[in-house]
Amino acid sequence: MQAIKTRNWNGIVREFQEFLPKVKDDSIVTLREGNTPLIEALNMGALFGNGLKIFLKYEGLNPTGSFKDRGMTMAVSKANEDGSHAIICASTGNTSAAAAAYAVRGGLRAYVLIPEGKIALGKLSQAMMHGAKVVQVQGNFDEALTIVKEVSKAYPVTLVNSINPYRLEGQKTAAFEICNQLGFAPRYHFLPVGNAGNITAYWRGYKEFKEKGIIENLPKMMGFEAEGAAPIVKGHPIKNPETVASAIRIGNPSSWEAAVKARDESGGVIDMVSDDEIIYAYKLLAKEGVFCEPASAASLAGVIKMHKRDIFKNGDTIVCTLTGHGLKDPDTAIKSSDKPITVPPELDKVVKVLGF
Ligand code: AN7
Repeated sequence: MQAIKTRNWNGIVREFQEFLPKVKDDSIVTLREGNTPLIEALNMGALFGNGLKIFLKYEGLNPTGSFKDRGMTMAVSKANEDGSHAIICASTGNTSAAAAAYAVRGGLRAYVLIPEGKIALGKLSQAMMHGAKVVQVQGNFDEALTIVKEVSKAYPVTLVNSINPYRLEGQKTAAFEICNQLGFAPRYHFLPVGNAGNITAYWRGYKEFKEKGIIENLPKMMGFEAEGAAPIVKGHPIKNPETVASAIRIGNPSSWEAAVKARDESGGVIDMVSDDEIIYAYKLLAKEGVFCEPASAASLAGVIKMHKRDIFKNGDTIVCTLTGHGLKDPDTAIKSSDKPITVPPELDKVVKVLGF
């Protein structure tokens, strides 16, 4: 029998080493992140017609269930190489989950600050299970970020928020994968915007592939904030950001200027979507068989909003980054769905509720 062609992916630091900062091989901390599927949406024809090709970059399939693993493998590998014994971050949840996992993997200590009561349960459970020191701040992400910046200046601990330049280097590899998977860059790239690191990283990745002559055209970067947490759209920091999409409940993004630059250089937009629009898109994605967390659905909600404005042409290729897995936030999933029916363990009762 012939072996089925498959190979063990080595993680983004090794696979994309020629495009990334050098790191000694024995310092690399990896869970073999990256190589996530690009899935074509097949069930949205009624909404968009058949002229658009919409692809979902399913970053929820990374080892800790979000795109943060790409940046974290790079940042933790570098911290490890530099002899650091501890990392720290503020987080709306996914960064803390990735920091906790990669730190423990590499033998470093992780300290994570999260806004109390405002991170999805799956993410909290990850940080706890991987043994991070979890501190709940009675405030929001922006306040927690200000504090960890100070702590990392004063104490021997490496900051792994996206202000750490290695984070965005790692994250740009998702753009490389999309180009490899499509064979070209999409015309539009839609993604949620929180701290605005990812839109910045993708744009860098696409530009690097263009400079190397691997792709001919660049996409328009289309970033979407949540309406209650839309500092870039509104042009000023938001003091008390609020949205169902807790991952992007951020009022003063670190990569604000870089994100605006990505928008302007690419001829794209940064706009916002309401919580209702986010949940609508979240449920639509579930009908593709793809389960993402609410923040991720801001990308597709953006496509729907732009489709209503009639900006697309027949044949346009659109990629939406689905940044995190739906299992991260079971509460919102259950709240957004029909409740299960409870019956006694009797055949006739079961058949009746099944509607046969
Ligand atoms: C699922 O985990 O900021 O615009 O602390 O978890 O690059 O910040 C998470 C952000 C989108 C926004 N989707 O990305 C954190 C954190 C999900 C996210 C974003 C986040 P950026």
